[in-house]
Amino acid sequence: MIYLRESFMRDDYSLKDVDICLLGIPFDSTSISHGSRFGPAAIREALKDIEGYDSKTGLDPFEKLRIVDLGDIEIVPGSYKLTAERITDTIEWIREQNPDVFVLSLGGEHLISLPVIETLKPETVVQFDAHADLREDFIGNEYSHATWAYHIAKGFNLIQKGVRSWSREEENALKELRDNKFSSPAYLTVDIDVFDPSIAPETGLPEPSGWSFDEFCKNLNSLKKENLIGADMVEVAPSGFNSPTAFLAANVIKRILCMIAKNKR
Ligand SMILES: [Mn+2]
Repeated sequence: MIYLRESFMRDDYSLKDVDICLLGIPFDSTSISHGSRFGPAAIREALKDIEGYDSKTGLDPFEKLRIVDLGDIEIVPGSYKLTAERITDTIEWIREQNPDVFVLSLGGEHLISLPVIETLKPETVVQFDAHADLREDFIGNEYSHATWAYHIAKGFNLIQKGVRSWSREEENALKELRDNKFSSPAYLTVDIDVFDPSIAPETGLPEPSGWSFDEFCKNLNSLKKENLIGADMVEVAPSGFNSPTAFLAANVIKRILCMIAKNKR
């Protein structure tokens, strides 16, 4: 008999047979503050320790859903262009193996959402974030954690929630998003800085007056009837082991999985 600790996220399921595919994308090269390259590692550790059973919904999404962890994409530090090609190729390959799989990505900085979304091609993108990220360029860079949503808004139906910080130049772009209505299929991107810094301090650009976990759950619940095809959890920048912010991120993931498991019932 051997005693090995089991993770909720298995790496021995075949991609063809699973409901959810977990993928780490530890790219943080355009970050101007504390980087998020260790986000996937810290969130995976937290996912091993949190309670699988969800007392609110009466579900254990980790039992109910078949989840495979593919590990991390080997990103190219310093090059968004090369990293984006790798993200696109990897996600195309995943969808070829299993066209119905829900792709759950762990960042990394928010820029990683752009190639993921462009490859998955949802109708609607729901962004939970403190920041609008609608700049046309940031410090002369067209592709950055502060500009990814500008590119998304051009090709997708973008709906933002929790946004409380933007620049003067982003105000027109924000107005244009105001009348966007939900349409399926949809993709959900969660920047951990949507939460209040008191419960999510480990992120590059913490912003006061953020959400509580209950507010997150309420906003997530408003998507429960929609067809979600993928989600990501980005900008977790752990300071060390046993990161409270990574534990919050793990609970965010658990809640998203609960919603998917419930729809499957
Ligand atoms: Mn943000």
